[in-house]
Amino acid sequence: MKTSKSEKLFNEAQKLIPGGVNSPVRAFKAVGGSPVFIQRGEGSKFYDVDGNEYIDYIGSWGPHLFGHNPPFIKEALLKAVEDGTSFGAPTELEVKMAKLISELVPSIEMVRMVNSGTEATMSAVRAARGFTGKEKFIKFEGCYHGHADYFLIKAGSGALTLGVPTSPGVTKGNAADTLLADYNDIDSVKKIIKQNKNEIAAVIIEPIAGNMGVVPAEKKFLEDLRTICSEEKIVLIFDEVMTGFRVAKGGAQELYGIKPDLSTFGKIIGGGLPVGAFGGKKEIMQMIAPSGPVYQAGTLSGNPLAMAAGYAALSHIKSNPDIYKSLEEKSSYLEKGIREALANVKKNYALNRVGSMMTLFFTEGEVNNFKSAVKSDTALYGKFYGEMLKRGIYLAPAQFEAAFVSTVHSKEDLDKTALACMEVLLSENL
Ligand code: KE4
Repeated sequence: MKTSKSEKLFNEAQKLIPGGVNSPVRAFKAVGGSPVFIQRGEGSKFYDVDGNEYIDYIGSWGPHLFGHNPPFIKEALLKAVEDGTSFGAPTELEVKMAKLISELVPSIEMVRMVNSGTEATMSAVRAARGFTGKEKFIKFEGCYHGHADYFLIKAGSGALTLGVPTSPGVTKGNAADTLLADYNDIDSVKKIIKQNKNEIAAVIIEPIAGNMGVVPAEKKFLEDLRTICSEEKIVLIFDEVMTGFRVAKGGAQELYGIKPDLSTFGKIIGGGLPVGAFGGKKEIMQMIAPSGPVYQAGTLSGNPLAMAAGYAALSHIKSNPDIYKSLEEKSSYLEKGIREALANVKKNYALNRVGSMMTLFFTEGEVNNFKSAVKSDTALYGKFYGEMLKRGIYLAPAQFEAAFVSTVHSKEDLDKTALACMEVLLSENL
């Protein structure tokens, strides 16, 4: 596979951009080799600057529910750009977007648009602190909520991949109010609440973790979490930046039938453009400036182009609710193919899937929390990754991430992927 143009670009990039990338996990540090630079995407595929074609399972880390460059998003963008790129003043589309989000996700009574998942989660915790007057909050080991200082404590995703789950630069003061619990372990939550009685403003959780690899919360665990937060007057925040509109029209909260107090969104709601959002109970959201004293702002929040792409994406979901049935069929078909490959090589690696997000963990036995996820052989994953890439399959370049199936992955794509998986798992260098 010729990658000389990518290698040349990467050498140049590393002189100008930290690690040569604008987000760490893209740098292939976890899987070895140098990243391929992508030229363009179309449907389930994208193409690097050397002309290599890949079946893409990253989908820009989640946004591309409909694959690359879906016509209805492209059309909406081209139309919007005729009117201008940004006004810094309210627009009708922002009202329509807020209405549509609250229609698709019933727990959202009010919502504020921001520019990334990180902005959404940091603002949601601030709203909870402002609403309760309390300062501490609970996160779970292995969950990733973006790169606000107080989240970078035992965080997942790139922080975990690069072996720095607790980042330098995060001050003791900033970390002091972050309390760490164990995912799927309600007793660890109860213990922390007991030790910090009446001091906890919020619990934030990925209801289906994607950032330690895919690890779904057990239903009873989430139900107990909901009950405890209600009893203790703690704001329950579902971080649905990845799961929102991914696993169901109404996100993970629809699948589990649990109503959080606040939810955060990102990725799919931007249709590939930079968008995040946080919202939920009116009494909490009205704390947000200018209706309340909790300050939160953004030059490009609700940007017309981002809203056009996001609104087109969510409108497509609203008018095509059966996409989740098709995503389930495609994803379970792929899962079946991978499980057959594993059976053929007599490997009992853990394969976790919820809807169209999944992770193959290079560890035997169940992966249901952070401790079991980190048992994975990341070096082996790196080898697997490189061999799959050579076969034109682009997976997440890190073990502790999710792979995504889109509505436009074809049976041929899925068969090719399962076959490649079989070949690689069978090959001697794995
Ligand atoms: P952003 O600030 O990257 O838009 O969103 C942060 C975030 C918050 N919450 C969850 C559950 C998330 O998954 C994310 C971001 N996800 C990572 C992928 N694991 C983004 C990819 C990257 O960091 O390059």
